[in-house]
Amino acid sequence: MVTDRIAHKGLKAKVMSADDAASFIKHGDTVGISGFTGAGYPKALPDAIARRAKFAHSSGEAYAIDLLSGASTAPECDGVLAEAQAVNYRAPYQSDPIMRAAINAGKMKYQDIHLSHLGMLVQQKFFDIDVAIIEVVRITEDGAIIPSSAVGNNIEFLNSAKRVILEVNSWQSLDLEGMHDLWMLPELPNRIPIPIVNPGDRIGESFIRFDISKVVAVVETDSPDRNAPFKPTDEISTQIAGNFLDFLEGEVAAGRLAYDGYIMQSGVGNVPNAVMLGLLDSKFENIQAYTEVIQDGMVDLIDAGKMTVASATSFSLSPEYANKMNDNAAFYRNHIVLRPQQISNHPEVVRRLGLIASNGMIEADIYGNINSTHVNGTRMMNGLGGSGDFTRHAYISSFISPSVAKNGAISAIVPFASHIDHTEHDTMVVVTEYGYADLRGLAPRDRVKKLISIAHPDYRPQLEEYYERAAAHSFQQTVHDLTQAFSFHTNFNEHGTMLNQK
Ligand code: 0RQ
Repeated sequence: MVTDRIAHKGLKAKVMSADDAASFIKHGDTVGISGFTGAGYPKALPDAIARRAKFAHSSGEAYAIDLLSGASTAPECDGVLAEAQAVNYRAPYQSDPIMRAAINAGKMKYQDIHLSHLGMLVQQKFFDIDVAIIEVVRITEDGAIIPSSAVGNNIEFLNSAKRVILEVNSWQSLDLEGMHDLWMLPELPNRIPIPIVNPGDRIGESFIRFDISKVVAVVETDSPDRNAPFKPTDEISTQIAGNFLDFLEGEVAAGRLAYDGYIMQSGVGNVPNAVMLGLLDSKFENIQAYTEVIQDGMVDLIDAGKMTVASATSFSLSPEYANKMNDNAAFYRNHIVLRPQQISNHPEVVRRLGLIASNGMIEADIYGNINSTHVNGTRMMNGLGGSGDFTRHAYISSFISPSVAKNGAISAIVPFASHIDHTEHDTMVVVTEYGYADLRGLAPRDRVKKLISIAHPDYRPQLEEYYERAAAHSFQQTVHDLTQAFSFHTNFNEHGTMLNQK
């Protein structure tokens, strides 16, 4: 069946099966795909590539690709490819359990890159893209494409690729057309200031035009995005959300924030979603978002008239909310702008808009260095995603997390972070269920007190003891005892808990 979503005659003639299209992807190719946090990724080609890889491996041939995307995808993309051992190198972000296991077992390479940087590296020809596989809503009569539920690095991949495969997904709403704002910075030395002064400003086109003579295949699909449901809000995340709102109220009282001046950036996850639920009943009005993904909580805020506009590069919605988005995209496109990730996450715009960033973390150390990515310093969880793009340049940067993980066996506040994604210089506020540590303007030793005060009570004596013992022998600016700095982590490795053994 050739749908009426392909209006261009020449491209209609290129419709073929996913298996036939996969024959254009060779061993060793660098492949740039659409997709970001479970939205807008190709639905048919990954499985076909995985089959190709398995077939090659079964006859003793090598087959693996280098895979670039916007961000994480889904089990039917990253998952099937990792399972088939079809990926040699992956960047800039992933969160799939099978791929994570392959990375941590050393079976494939992974580079965790700031999300605003990858497109730039492609434009610099650091990555040589052989094939771009891009999911679209429709192809216009003159060969322009309308991206689907994620924009990511589509433009950079389409412009750089030698060959292009388009997936036309009829599950995606045609009313997404008009939600995108597609604009790229002119290349050096002709760069200009990005003309965005409000999160909802539109500066580009609603379609992408590229050299369609590079299109080798068009594949039709009718499949939903991944759309994982959020965990129900629990007591801990509600307390963290309450503490974050207290912090915001304090900013209003201090005259640094107005009830109708809050521009948010929010990481993905259950705690950020709980924060958005808390905002529904708050005094904050006309909230805006300049962030990278649209989550359920933002849709609720839009529905309640609390949020006027949200700028992002993709959706990360539960199945229920994805259906709601599909049914009502014509309404939501008045309140949502989807941009290329170089623009949604651009430090220049982030600093200009004055947004308040909040992201999850694995652990913070007693000075505010943040580990977002590596459990016990070596095991990759997901990646830093856009947290660096926003944290470094935010008006106020915050990290929010439960004080413990794994039923109390792991403390989120440790003497020394076992991997550092965000330095103490970039961390302004850390929030747990025990309160918030406002680190702004504080010398290191005063930061220590604040951070220990929001650690779990079971770990506070152990943190204080570490600091006091270290202080007896250390230089006093940033106190540490390097022989004990990772004692929490070595405890965990040896005893399955970070608690000291009696
Ligand atoms: O594992 O589900 O198996 O129990 O991590 O933890 O508390 O539900 O919190 O969903 O916000 O995830 C840092 C991973 C937190 C995330 C991280 C385990 C914990 C649980 C999830 P289980 P929670 P969240 C923009 C911003 C980097 C990317 C980023 C993340 C699971 O926020 O990936 O910021 N951030 N992007 O048990 C061992 C620890 C742990 C731990 C938590 N110290 N040790 N396990 N967990 N802390 C979005 C994008 O860029 C796309």
